[in-house]
Amino acid sequence: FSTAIRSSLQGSTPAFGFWLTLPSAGLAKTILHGASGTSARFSWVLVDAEHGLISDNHYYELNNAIGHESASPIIRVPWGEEWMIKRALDAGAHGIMTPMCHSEVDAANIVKYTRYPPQGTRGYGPMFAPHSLPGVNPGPDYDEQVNSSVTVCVQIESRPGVENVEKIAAVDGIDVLFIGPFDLARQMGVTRGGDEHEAAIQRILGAAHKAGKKAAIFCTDGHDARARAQQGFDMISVNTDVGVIRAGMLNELKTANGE
Ligand code: 3PY
Repeated sequence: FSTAIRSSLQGSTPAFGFWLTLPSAGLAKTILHGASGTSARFSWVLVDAEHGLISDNHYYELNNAIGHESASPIIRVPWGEEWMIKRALDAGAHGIMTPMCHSEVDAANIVKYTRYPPQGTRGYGPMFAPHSLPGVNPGPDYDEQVNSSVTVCVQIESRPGVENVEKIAAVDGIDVLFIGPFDLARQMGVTRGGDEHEAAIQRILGAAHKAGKKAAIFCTDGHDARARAQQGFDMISVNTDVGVIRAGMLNELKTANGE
């Protein structure tokens, strides 16, 4: 079976998504539901448990809310540790994202943690995951269905990550190289938006495509997202929940104030 993000990544247009930092199923559904009447749609939501206010006791409700709006919940776990990835998947995430992938060894471990044996080491506890995986059939081939449906995104956002990016991209089971532009600039000690930063971004994009993988990036608004779409990115986060709410509310206040 295929998830919304898997299907969307097969298409000819970029898979657009947004960043959810607040633990609100109502907010996620409001955004997804609102977009359902337009030709533009979000096929995934990044549920941010690294920096957002979301923790693992929110996962189940958020995954269900998003999964039932024909979009894929992808949980960014705080770190690429086995137990963190297991809890995200057991609560029904369609994919996971791990921060700071520095090497092909990191990447291979991440893949291993997302797969049931014999492909990996994921422990078995499938009581709740199927609730947000419409289309999965509980049955003898459950493990195989789930192993082949999970989307694995690793973040390339450090100097070693960039230096090893071709080797990371070649790791079997890695689906998406996801650029965190803010950390990438800081970790490399370069200016965000400067030449070295942009060269690193283009190297990651090229390495992903050369290995037959997808390239993704975090954007701060629709213009940024459009520009990255034109460069050939396959998966793009358009904005964040709080970014849009804050900007929208300030705008309304300025209008009310006659500015
Ligand atoms: C970054 O830009 O560093 C990210 O990880 C996206 O928030």
